[in-house]
Amino acid sequence: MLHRVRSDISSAEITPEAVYQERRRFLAGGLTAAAATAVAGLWPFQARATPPSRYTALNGYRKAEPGPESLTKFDDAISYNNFYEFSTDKDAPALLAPDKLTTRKPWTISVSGLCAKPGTIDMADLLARAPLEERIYRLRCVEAWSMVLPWIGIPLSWLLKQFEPLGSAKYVAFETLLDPERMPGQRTSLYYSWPYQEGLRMDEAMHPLTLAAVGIYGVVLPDQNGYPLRLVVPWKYGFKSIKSIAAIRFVEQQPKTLWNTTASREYGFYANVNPEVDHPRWSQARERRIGEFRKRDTLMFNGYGDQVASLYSGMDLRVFF
Ligand SMILES: Nc1nc2c(c(=O)[nH]1)N[C@H]1C(S)=C(S)[C@@H](COP(=O)(O)O)O[C@H]1N2
Ligand SMILES: [Mo]
Repeated sequence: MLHRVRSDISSAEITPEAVYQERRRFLAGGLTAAAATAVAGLWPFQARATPPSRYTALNGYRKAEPGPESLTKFDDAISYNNFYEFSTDKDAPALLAPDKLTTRKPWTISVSGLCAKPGTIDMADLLARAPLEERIYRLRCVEAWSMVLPWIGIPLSWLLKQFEPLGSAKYVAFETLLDPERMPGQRTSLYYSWPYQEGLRMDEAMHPLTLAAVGIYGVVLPDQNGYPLRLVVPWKYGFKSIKSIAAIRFVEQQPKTLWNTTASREYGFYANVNPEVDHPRWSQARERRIGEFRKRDTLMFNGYGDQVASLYSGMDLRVFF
């Protein structure tokens, strides 16, 4: 999202390549966008809506009620990704990541810092005893595209409470695995200070909407979507939802984050979705829902304001992008 310095974000960058090329062909052929939409249902390249059987099913989780917005197709969710540890191209993580992370066993996550019971999370143990539930959330990338995804996970608060954070812990810091052998982007994209780091204020981390996700569409998270554990913070831009977590730390000061360190003018710590505060290089007023043609309005707090706006009362919404 930042590695190329230029004045605008092209629509090629926020649309799956196949859809973009297909649409260009239609438009070049003289068809209007409306006509293209009308025949969209007849396209031979329909993306798959549900996972094929090679993905590992998760069992025993509480299912979500279907919501009013249709889910993004499974194929789109696993083939149009931001995972810079593999590549800065959207379609590359799906080609480069499979088996790179899921083969790493055991996967333990260290939990340290200001807590009474520092320790580790063993993923196998967590999956055996965590009360898993499905949550359907909008995911709004800072690059102005969005998806609607059915995650499976546990409230992050449930996970963090096991380690008994102290009152002095004001923030939680998260780190992705650092392993350049498995993740080629950590060898080649030297512009970024690996590992990927993110953070939340304690009350944001403990908010009931904040999810520690282990699955998507009923299956274990594919490598490219952040196996084995990632955050999902639906009212914030997607880059806050850090993938493939290896370490968690309770801290007193606002932690460093990869994007804020890389470009503090463009990516803030809070990064709450806000259609009224533009990115310095593009508007945040509208977004393209992957799988749709027409752009739609971006919603304040990505539509979760009823539940989260009170976290920020008294703060100036314009300055804490
Ligand atoms: N470790 C890590 N986490 C990450 C990223 C990344 O590059 N590395 N990209 C972020 C961004 S910008 C977005 S939009 C989402 C994309 O999640 P998805 O590929 O599962 O849709 O992951 C976020 N988490
Ligand atoms: Mo993003």
